[in-house]
Amino acid sequence: MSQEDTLVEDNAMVNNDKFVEVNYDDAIPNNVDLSSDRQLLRALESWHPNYIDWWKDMGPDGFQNADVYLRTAVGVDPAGWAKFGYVKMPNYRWGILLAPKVEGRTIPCGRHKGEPVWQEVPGEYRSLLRRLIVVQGDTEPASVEQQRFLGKTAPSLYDMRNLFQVNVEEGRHLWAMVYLLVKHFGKDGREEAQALLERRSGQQDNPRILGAFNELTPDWLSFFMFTYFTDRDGKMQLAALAESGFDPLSRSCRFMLTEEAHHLFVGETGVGRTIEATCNAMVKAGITDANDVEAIRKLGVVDLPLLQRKANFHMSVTRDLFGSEISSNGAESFSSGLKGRFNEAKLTDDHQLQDTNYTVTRVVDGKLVDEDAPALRAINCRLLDDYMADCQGGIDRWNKTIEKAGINFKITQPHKGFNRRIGEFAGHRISPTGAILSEADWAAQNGNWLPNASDMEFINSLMKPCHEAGQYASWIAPPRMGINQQPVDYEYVKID
Ligand code: BYC
Ligand code: FE
Ligand code: FE
Repeated sequence: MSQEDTLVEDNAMVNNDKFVEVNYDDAIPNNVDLSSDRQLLRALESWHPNYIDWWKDMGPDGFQNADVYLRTAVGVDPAGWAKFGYVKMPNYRWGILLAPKVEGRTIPCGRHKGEPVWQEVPGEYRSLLRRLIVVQGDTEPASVEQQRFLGKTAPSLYDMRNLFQVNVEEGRHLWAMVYLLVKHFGKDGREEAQALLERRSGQQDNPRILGAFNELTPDWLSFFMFTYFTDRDGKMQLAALAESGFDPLSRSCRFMLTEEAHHLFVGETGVGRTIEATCNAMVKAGITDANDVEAIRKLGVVDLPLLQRKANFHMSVTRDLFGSEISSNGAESFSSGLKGRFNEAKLTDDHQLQDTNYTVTRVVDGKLVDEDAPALRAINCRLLDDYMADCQGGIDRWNKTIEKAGINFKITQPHKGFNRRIGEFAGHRISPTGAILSEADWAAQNGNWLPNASDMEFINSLMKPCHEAGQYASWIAPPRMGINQQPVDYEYVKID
């Protein structure tokens, strides 16, 4: 494992794997013995050029010929799964990598708990399973589309490289889901695989499936917030799907989680380094009041209240990705054994939840109340709660940086119901502290809570490219260390 990832504890890969060779001789690198299944190979080979066309059209704009210092997965063994080297992105070896089979694995939850896991699609759950795989797959290219213009304003070559690393791996995650669709779902799987290349983030007539993936990622602060908060939805959903009774999905997701750790690292350290630059500049200028926004912005750094508003936006749209807190879809995904809870195998209840309750916050008669709901129907709510807890670690580390600088400010998570469009809180106006507001109060105040026009204008003024090796934009501190033990002034991207 590369050093960068050991800095965060997000690596959720189940470590009971023996080494499985990845075959790099095939056009499509894989550890699933692709060459022995001619029909599958043909289907993937006919999808491949369409994928490359999509990548060239919708992938990183303007850097397709640059040599980028990228890691490529060469195995699924946690001890040494990646190699690093310069690659032009369209030549990246996107492969199909499954974590090794766990012998004797049984379905961990729901009505089939304890039965052997499925190696083939269970007929009665076919459409539900296909839907889960398509929704998961759809988010991967969507994020690449959202981030495609960011290379141009990268605050350093180090950050640019990290952006492109995330992008190629999200591309690989699309391959992972397309493999499942094409191998296990016949003709309609092939159609879904094609449709995954046709939807477009933010496009009115054929948008991506989930809300957050149609929002803009217009600047680097959004990118870091996205990789911290939205890739963390990826972590939680992949962890839940890694518990799937459909074993090929479980194995795909387990390996994807290994890659995900780096995406979360990019987000956490990106925001962290932004905070560091702000605090350093404030201390140097003798400014202690975090709300002295005008003076702080003059220093060419991002004021902390603006960062809080950016965080509020990304947290709230990401919470919507968990679906309705109370959901019959959620109940059925769990009961069927297709999707578990976070850390399902480590939980000590009956894993069936027939007669248990779970507390859900709802809006009843204009008030927020905590109510018991059947645990099965509240499965989405539970994953959201686990997600919010998981978000807090990095926020605490950000706050330590602020505290150490002697500045009185804390980044916080807004109330769960703030700015929601899906689920229990949709249609209500709720402040970050959890007050239910009238439409007029919301309209008067939301510019204090979500990025406003002047914030966006200021951020835009900061987004100037810094493309010399070893140079970092004023608003972001250099990292503590480089990638794969390279120095921080390494030429991570050779722009042609
Ligand atoms: N926007 O019962 P409901 C990642 C739809 S991120 C728009 O409330 P359900 C990544 C829903 O689809 C992880 N529509 O919720 C991160 C359904 O529509 P249909 C992605 C939404 O179904 C960064 C209807 O509302 N993976 O990997 O229990 C970079 C009623 O649904 C939204 C997954 O999500 C929304 N926010 O749960 C790159 C895992 N929310 O079917 C990658 C797979 C709900 O009636 N997906 N709807 O037309 C799932 O587990 C579930 O589909 C969801 C929704 C949790 C998303
Ligand atoms: Fe992903
Ligand atoms: Fe990711």
